[in-house]
Amino acid sequence: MKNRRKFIKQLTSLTAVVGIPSILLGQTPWNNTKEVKATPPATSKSPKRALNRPLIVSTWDFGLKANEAAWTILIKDGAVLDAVEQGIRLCENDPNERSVGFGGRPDRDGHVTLDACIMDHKGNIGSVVFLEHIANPISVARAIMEKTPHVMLAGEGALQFALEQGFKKENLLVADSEREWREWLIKSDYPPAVNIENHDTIGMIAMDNAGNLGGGCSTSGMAFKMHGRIGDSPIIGSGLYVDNEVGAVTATGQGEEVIRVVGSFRVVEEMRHGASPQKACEKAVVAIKEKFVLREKDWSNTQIGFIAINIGGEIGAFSLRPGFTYAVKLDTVAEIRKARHLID
Ligand code: SD4
Repeated sequence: MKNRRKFIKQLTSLTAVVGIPSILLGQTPWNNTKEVKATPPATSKSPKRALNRPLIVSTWDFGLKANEAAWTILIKDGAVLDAVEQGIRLCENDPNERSVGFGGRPDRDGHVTLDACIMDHKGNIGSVVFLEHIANPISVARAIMEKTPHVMLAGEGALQFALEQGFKKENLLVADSEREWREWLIKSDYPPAVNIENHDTIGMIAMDNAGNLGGGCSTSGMAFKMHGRIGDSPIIGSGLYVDNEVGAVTATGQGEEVIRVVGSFRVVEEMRHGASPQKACEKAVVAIKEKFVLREKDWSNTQIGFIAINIGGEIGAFSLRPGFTYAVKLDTVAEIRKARHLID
């Protein structure tokens, strides 16, 4: 092996002198002899990993109480994924949170269908889409990740799997959500916008004492959506992405537009190439605005927001329009912050 390397090196120098095309040496411009890592190392601009400084950031105001639940795990030196799962479950179980889990708004046919995904610091992923009758899709997503050879289950099959795993089947449609749906049915305006009244996907990203990152995202999606419609939230790379060498990101808002630019992965990639979490979120929102397809219809109501953290514990958040809030928990801080936005 050593000799072969030496030989190639000699030939490569020769190429430079006599101009032998590298392709003749079995080297193409995109396949040189240097080892290329799948995840490029952090750039020199990247921060050092923060240790023993747990941090949680979640979307919207209800992120505050979700963060508290997650924090109780992180301060006991718990694993980041346990914290994320417990924090998100809290919102899923709350019937007053009307775009997540139990109590979520139904689709236009009156079915509450849930989407969620989860990702850990090792790149393990689990996702569930179009799940009915189970209040905690985040835990179903985790079970898919840990107990199946797959990364995503949908609809009936996902329900069957959840029941086999001991999840309880229940009616998730609460009276208030049913009433709102019946009111919506009178006009049946379609498509409904994902706007300030109609948001609340919980996305949570966190870092534990060991400096490991993880995240989760859970939603009942756009209220009164077409039966079967899936947004960005359960799609790894769009609604959530975690790279333990770089940072973690989650998205909220009009899923169609987030998917179009593979939003969360895009934000992570911006950070990988040296952007701060704040700058990275801003770049993704600008990219969405530029590619915005719904603009041709009516986009005045549409909201999109990203939150991001990097391995140094820096935080970023940015949205398309005003009104996006996020919750931060670290040390003695537990607060809701307003994200900066692109257009009024
Ligand atoms: C979706 N992104 O289903 C979700 C909805 C959302 O705040 O985040 N609302 O498109």
